[in-house]
Amino acid sequence: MRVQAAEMAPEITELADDDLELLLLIRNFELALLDLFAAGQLNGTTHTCLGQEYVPVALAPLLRDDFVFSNHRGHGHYLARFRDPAGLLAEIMGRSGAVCAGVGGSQHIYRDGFLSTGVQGQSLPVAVGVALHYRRTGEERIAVAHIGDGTWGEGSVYEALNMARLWEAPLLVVVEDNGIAQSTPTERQLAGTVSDRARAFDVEYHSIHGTDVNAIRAELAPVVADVRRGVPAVVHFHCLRLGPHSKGDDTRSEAELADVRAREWSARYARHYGDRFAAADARAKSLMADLVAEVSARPPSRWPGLVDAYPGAAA
Ligand SMILES: Cc1ncc(C[n+]2csc(CCOP(=O)(O)OP(=O)(O)O)c2C)c(N)n1
Repeated sequence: MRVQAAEMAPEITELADDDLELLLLIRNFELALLDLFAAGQLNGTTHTCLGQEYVPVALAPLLRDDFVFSNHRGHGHYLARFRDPAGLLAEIMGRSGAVCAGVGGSQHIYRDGFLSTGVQGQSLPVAVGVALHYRRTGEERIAVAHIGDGTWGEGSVYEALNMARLWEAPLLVVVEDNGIAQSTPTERQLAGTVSDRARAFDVEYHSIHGTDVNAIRAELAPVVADVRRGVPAVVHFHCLRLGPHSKGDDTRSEAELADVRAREWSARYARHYGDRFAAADARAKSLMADLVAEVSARPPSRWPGLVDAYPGAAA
């Protein structure tokens, strides 16, 4: 397998408490979901961002009233934007207080300035349209679209890059390249490189190999500022997928997984921060345990429109 360079960052800079809390909130949210699925408490599917939590955490303070387009692996994107684990958990569990009345589930969430989709590549043309609108109205806002390495197989990605460059749309494409698409290693599905593909459209390209949140922010701040001025960019994170593609469907060997576990961000942060990490992790675990108990006890969510159209849904 291609070397994912997430482990190549030489050191860890001092992380703010708030960032560490958010990283571990996302981590423990995802772990709680996998437990709930294993216990038969959830329907549908889920794709956790285990191993990739630092991407939205690093981006969060660089964004303001911007629009984030998320994908099937989007819980971390939502939590970093809204810090609302209760609303998201209720959404996924179909309980009252759900962000989208429980009809969106894990993959289809809409909230002010945030939209996720389970359809690979679907968001990019929409993001270009929103970005174009921002440019036309003179607002210095940007559209951010998260996609995986496997999503470079979708034609809509190229149509979007083409138009974004021609129209000088403030579009930031965040590629979370975890080295695998479901069960297919990236080198078996992607010919050439992401950078050449971006450059073919004269779109700015930046590669991020480390996991240090502060270093990533410092590197990306000028990139985001340029995007705001109408210079579309692709930011390519080389990350690691710690969990299964969805639930219990990891086809990687035990040796490969052990290697990923040793190299992903949390192992490095845990070593670096010791007790501080352990205490923050314990707090996030306890918060999630309380939240799971509380949300599980809520009544089912109701979508008023659905009940009007199909009175049986109220039963
Ligand atoms: C248009 C489309 N085709 C197929 C799928 C099924 N599918 C869901 S996730 C996935 C792999 C996505 O890989 P990647 O873009 O690398 O993201 P990752 O899952 O690694 O985060 C596939 C094939 C889909 N959701 N949408």
